[in-house]
Amino acid sequence: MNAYVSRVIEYVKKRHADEPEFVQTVEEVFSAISPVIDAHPEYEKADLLTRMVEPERMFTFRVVWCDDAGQWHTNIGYRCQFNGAIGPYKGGLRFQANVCPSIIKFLGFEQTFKNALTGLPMGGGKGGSDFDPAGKSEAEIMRFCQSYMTALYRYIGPDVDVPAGDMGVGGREIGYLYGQYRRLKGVWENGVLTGKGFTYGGSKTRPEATGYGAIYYLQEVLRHEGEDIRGKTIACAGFGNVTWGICKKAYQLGAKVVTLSGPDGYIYDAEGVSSSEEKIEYLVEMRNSGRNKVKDYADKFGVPFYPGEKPWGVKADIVMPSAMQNDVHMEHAQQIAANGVKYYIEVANMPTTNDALKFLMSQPGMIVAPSKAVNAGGVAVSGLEMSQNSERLSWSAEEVDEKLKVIMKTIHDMSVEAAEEYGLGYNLVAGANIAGFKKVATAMMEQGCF
Ligand code: 2IT
Repeated sequence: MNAYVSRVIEYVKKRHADEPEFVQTVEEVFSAISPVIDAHPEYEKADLLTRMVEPERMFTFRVVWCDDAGQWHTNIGYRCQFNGAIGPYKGGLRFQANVCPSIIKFLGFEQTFKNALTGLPMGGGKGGSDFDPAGKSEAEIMRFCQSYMTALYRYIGPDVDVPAGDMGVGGREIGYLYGQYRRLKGVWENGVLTGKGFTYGGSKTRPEATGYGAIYYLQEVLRHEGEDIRGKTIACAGFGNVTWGICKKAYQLGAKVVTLSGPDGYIYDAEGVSSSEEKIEYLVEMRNSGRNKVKDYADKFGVPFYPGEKPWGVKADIVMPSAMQNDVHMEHAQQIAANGVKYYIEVANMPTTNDALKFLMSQPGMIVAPSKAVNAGGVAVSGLEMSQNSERLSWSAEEVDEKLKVIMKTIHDMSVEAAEEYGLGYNLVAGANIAGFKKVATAMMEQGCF
């Protein structure tokens, strides 16, 4: 590894000793781009890497809200404006009890390179709160979102920073957040948030975009290997918005999603979750119920449920970890390899621990695709939503879907080229990191040393 890269990684390990997720993502990205640093000694002179691991700005704020029983609660709000070199800060808000600086920073760092890969002018940002939406009433969610936006609205805007959804933040939350933004500012600036409802500027296909994009990317990988998606079995995780989108597209293309997971365990559906629209739409019902239990699916459709287990021991052609960070550890990676899986397609942000990822990438014949490329379709359609809002127009679902397909193919092809340029062969992980990094690095260098 390049000596400067090693030094910066050591610096990050020390400086962020209490932020393991952030250290992990920096290590993954910087190890992958080491050959670029070899080829560009001017980056060390500009100390570009140390600059890149320091967010341009990151702040916390107080979010106070009242529950239905009249009890007041105080949560921490976060926004990390990580890198604005190629566009307004852009990235989701995550509402989940475990949200902390390390998680927000890792997501913001990833987002910077992911957004660069989309080819659209978006910088990297992320935010959220340690608020736990589970079991909250509609009115409590609304009051929380209003209080959150009251604290945040001065620091965002269509040309400044454009939040969206992530775990715990969907169309409903974006609606309440936007309503409060509009009330406070008294202007129609709907480009300030993406993932909005269709009646006030949301882009068609945004709800499906991350899952659809993941499948389009998978199709590019399969095409490269001379294979077809029809009839393939896919092991997925989670049952949220992203997995729902994967199932919908898999249904259209004749692929079979056989597993879902939740905090309570996983389910195995031999016929395929993607075998009927009823099953796919049930995922939405499960999510809206706030129960956060995947066992509900097993009860409803009479399929096996494995409490407390993860789905990675299941035999499938394709594994798509689509739930959350660090879902696949070394022991799971070994099971996946032992099952002869050929395609390991990351979907959630950083779903694989670094040692498990290295192990999977070293398996002969296994193809590993990185999440920052595979899940970029979500934020890409957010970028399209920003364009539509700024031009006061609205594209049809077909138009957006067509653009999404082109973007996912371009991300795949750019990654292939970037890896080949450095003599790394068909290495999608290295290629995506290098392609994203090069764009951000070039923009930062050209704009001078701030
Ligand atoms: O991780 C992600 O890319 C997102 N949560 C979506 C971000 C966005 O701005 O649409």
